[in-house]
Amino acid sequence: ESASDSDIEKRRGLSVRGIAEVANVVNIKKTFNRHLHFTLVKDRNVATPRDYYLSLAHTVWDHLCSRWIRTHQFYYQQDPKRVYYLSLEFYMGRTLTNTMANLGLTQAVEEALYQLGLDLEDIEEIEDDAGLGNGGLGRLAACFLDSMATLGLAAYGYGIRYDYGIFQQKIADGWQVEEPDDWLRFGNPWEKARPEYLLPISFYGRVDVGPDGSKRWVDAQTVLAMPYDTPVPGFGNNNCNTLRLWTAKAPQSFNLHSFNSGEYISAVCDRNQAENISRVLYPNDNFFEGKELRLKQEYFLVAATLQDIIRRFRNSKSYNHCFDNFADKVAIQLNDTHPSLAIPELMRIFIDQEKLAWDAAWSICVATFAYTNHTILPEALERWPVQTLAKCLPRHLEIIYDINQRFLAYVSERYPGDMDRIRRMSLVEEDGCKRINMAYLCVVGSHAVNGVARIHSDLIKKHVFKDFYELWPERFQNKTNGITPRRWLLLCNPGLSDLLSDKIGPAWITDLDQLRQLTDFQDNEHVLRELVKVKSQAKRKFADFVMREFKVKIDPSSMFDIQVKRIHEYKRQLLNCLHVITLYNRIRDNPKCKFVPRTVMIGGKAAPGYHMAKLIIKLINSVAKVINNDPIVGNRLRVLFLENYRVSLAEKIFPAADLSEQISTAGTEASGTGNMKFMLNGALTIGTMDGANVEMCEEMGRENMFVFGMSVEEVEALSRSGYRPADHYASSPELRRCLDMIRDGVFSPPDNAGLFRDVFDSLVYHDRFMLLADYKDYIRAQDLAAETYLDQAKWSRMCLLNIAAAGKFSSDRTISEYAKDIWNVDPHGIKLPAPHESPL
Ligand code: B1H
Ligand code: IMP
Repeated sequence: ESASDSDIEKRRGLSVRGIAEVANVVNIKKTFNRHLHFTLVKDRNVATPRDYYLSLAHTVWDHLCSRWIRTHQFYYQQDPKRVYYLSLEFYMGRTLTNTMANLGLTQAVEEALYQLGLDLEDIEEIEDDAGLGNGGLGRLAACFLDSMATLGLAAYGYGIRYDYGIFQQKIADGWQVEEPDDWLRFGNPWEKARPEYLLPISFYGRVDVGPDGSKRWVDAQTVLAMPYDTPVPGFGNNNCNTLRLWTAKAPQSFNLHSFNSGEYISAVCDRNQAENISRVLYPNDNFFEGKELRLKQEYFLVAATLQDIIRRFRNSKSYNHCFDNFADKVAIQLNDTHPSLAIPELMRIFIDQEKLAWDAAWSICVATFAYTNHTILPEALERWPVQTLAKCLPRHLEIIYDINQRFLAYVSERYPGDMDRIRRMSLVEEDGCKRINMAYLCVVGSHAVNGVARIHSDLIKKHVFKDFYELWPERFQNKTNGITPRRWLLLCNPGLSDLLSDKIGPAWITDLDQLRQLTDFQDNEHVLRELVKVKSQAKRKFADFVMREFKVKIDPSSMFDIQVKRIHEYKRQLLNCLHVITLYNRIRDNPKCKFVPRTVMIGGKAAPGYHMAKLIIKLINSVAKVINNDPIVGNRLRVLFLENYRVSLAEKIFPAADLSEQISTAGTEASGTGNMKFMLNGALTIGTMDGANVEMCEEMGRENMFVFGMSVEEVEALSRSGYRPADHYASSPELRRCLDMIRDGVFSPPDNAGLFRDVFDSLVYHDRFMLLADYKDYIRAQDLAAETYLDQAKWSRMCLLNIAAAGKFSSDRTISEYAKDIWNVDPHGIKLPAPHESPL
């Protein structure tokens, strides 16, 4: 029996996946065949696997429509406070499996396809990821949409419909090569274009002052924003919210000027310029690139979204011809500073268009907006040059200056004579090229500011926003990140899902704290053996996938030691490399010694312009090549770079992992969410006291995690006292040997021995993220992990206790906290009747 057969068996057995009643199955077969005929216009002789995928997607879509319409009718009737989640990224991944599960259709579809001689799992693999995000920040937005729909909040996601999402990563000769992500090539069955709701967006131009001193933005160029709606179904509650993504369209009149002068062809060609705004996602994670096109994307999202929000507010029942109750009816959450122009844009609308007085407008704004900070790395903080703003958004720059002036007046009233504080807190940075600090703008313009894990929220109060925290302590909150248990357990790990539901019932799917009940089984050998069996099946299945996809053989009985995340120096993939090289040296020194076999897998994309990150990928592949081809090593150590890490690959990886690498320098990873996905799927963590690791450790107990490395306090102390990485290089022979091998070309191509010299220099002479200081303790923790792995009874008990402690990390918990503490809406929302059950 293959692992994949048994997953399908499992899916059949579980009632949360819906009931395959004969009537349902017959109906689905009929609809599927109808779509193959009328929508795809194919017969079964010529239909491709993609035609089957699309027929199925349309079939499932048909089950969404009534729920979607009825949810919005319901919101109109009840007129609850609306929550708007504004984000430049929504990393949604695939939609088919998720939609079937949330609608309870999985089982009926599986049976229908089986009767048609088709395999659901093969069809699911056809779908391209919607890769409109870089990593954690974009995927968090996607998990939040799932939780908001499942909790029944009247919530909307607003973003940009990029033609090209995050690039496809290819590995050629060990190097990363980027290919464009043409995800819309075969059409997107999960969206509905709304070309009838175009909205105008202005850029450039100048500010005109009226005789009464009022300001107007004039002579601007116009681009149109066209909405595409994607349904966001809740789990099992018949709710269906909306993710609205904007695409840029040139207006008919675009470049009419050159059209009139006879340049018809070039005028039409120039329409691309306007439409380029929504062409491509900027592929940076934790890095600010101050490009004009990016600024235009940010404003495009904000301006279109605010017009839509205000239109909906005006059309709502509680609108009484003024904006007095706007903030009671609208909450806007800013996903980092990327949509921060929403603050001056709402002020512009209130003041220039609606003629509100400044103070009235400002209090509505502050009450409406809330801001989430996702990073404290200085190179990631958005600081737009005043020049760029003056050119693209002249009126907004003026409004930002006005906000700053009033804010600084307030500060000097509170701290008379404290000129240094006033300089520090100014939204306008004067040193070097003049810039606007967008994070400060968000803090000033929001009633709530939150970090994404407790340690991170404490750090922003102590460092980045210290002065602001002193001024307004009540604004600062923590909202520890979470993940949706639907995608990250129910869908991706049917084997474990069924084991859990078997032991504690299926309530964990929408109430993840239920997992605590598993603690009762910590000494139950039978249950622990079942857990081991589920894990080894997942590992075999992943090994089969790796064989098929990458043509690499890995041993499913070895420890799967995995680090998957964007490649960044602060995430310290190089520390992992140093461990791998250390193990290699030990094997070579002592070929006969007993050794816990490991498969070390590392995956992640490097930003295309980030040279060191790309060199790290090349190094990992080069180390892998040497180790995997050394006959002395045999099957004791394998190293594999997992190409093109993305949401759909992550869903295959987490269930198969034994050891999760979460090894960032303390104080650098705001939260992390991959760490939670590993934990929920029964992998153990080797990690630093950073981000959400701290709270994971607290939930599971320190004895159930391999904790190592300096604390934030120790990192800070070492920085203050002067960190000298060369001392560690000099004093640790095992470490020095690894670094020398990197320097001396052991892993370099024959024609370029000095290739990794920069890696060596960066670690030994700078080491901004203090890898060398943490090396020794990391190796100790790795040795402990290996020793523990030998004791399978102990290991599996730890896995069980990890899963049992994962309840806190459901995004349902996170969203309930945002609802209660920031948005002031009821997190225990509505369950609607199904369309066939009763009218609303
Ligand atoms: C996170 C980003 C980010 N923090 C700038 N910041 C970007 C910054 O395109 N840009 O300019 C894109 C992304 N991403 C991540 O957010 C943190 O590093 C993680 O620790 C955190 O878990 C995640 C979600 O909160
Ligand atoms: P929205 O304006 O994008 O939120 O969509 C509004 C939805 O609310 C519509 O699809 C209708 O279901 C409902 N709706 C909007 N206006 C009216 C109205 O005037 N009467 C009844 N329902 C309405």
